[in-house]
Amino acid sequence: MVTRTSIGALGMAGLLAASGVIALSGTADAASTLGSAAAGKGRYFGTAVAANHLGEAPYVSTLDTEFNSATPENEMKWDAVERTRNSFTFGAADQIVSHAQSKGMKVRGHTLVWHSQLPSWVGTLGTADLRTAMNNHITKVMQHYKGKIHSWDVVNEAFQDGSSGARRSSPFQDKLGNGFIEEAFRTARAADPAAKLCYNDYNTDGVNAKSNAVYNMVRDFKARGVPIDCVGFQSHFNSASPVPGDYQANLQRFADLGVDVQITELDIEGSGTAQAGSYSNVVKACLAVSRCTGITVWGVTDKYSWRASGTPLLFDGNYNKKPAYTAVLTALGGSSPGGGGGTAACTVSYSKQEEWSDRFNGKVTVTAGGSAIGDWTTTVTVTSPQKISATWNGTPTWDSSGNVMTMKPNGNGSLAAGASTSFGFTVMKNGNNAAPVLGSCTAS
Ligand code: 9MR
Repeated sequence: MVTRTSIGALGMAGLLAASGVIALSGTADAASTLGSAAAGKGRYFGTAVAANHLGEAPYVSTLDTEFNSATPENEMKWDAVERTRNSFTFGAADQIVSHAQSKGMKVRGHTLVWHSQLPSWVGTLGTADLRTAMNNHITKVMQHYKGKIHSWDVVNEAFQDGSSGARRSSPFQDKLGNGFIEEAFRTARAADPAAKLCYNDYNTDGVNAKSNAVYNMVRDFKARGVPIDCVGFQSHFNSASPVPGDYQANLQRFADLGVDVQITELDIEGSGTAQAGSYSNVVKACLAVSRCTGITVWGVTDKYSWRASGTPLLFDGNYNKKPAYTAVLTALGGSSPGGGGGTAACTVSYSKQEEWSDRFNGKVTVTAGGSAIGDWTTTVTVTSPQKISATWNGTPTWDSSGNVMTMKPNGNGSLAAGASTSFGFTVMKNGNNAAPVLGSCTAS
């Protein structure tokens, strides 16, 4: 009787342990990517994309897995699409748009009228000619992408920094006067009536003289029926320019004018928990403002950031998720696969081993989280034309490109809580020395 009772108790303990594992895999249903978590909150989560990285497998797999909106970082700017007057070159921008569309991502258009990255011929035109050129540029570019762009930055950075609240000098401002912004928006509405038309700027993220000037312009536009649908807050932050305490209040006051607000170029220099906390605050502010429709970070990986030395993004140079990533995902209400919002069921880490001129060996360590696991799976993605030529201590399967290897254990994959195992592989460089990128670890 005593024996049977204790067997029963053991059986119950076993059941509890088993149900603990089931509960963990159950929570994997919670959104586990930035895009899906944001979608769960009725928002998009996007990134700036550069066409010249679309051949790099880990760049593309991170982009495709995590984001559901893309902004061409430079490819739609005036100097990229109309370097010579009335001769339009859309190749690189088209590449991004078709990639995004094939993955079901939205596209933000950036940007039509801006003083920077402006070919010199624009500045040489007389007033009437400049007006014609500006309207032609807006019309031709928007018509080319008609129906494919959810929001356009029609005018970018037209106001001065500092306390003046004045417009910035530019060919448009200097020759066409204050009315150029209104004219650009009216032309844009006619060119693609379905696109949301945004004004986009930086240092307007809190309440200050510059944001007050933009606010007054938007209020005036709304009062006079000038078409404007959204205001973009670039949100480039660092220690000298941290997330303002009145960030949410500032977004809200613009939303209260009857426009959507979008966080358009978010990046925050720093690292670790400080950076993670700032990112979390930005996401929470957007979620607290019902008209904040989405967030775009200004790049996929730190290594390609316009300010790479400040490591301002969510993925490091090897596409590892940073604490800032987890903070954003958590703030969006998501959780890492198998993580249940707490410790992940298993984690993976990569280290490079022996290297030769033509190849190198990689090692992936798989570690169970706070509970024992019965089995594990992870992926290793290499950059074409690299190829994995050998593997050990695991059972691989391959996707059709041959670049993505899904690895499962050889035989029994059980690991005690906190215990580790590893597998290895050889990467033939074929001229490319990029580090492989790991997917997340899934346990059962
Ligand atoms: O990230 C862009 C970088 O690659 C370009 O060299 C730079 C040129 O001006 O523009 C960067 O993007 C800017 C964006 O278009 C507008 N807001 C500020 C961004 C960072 O400089």
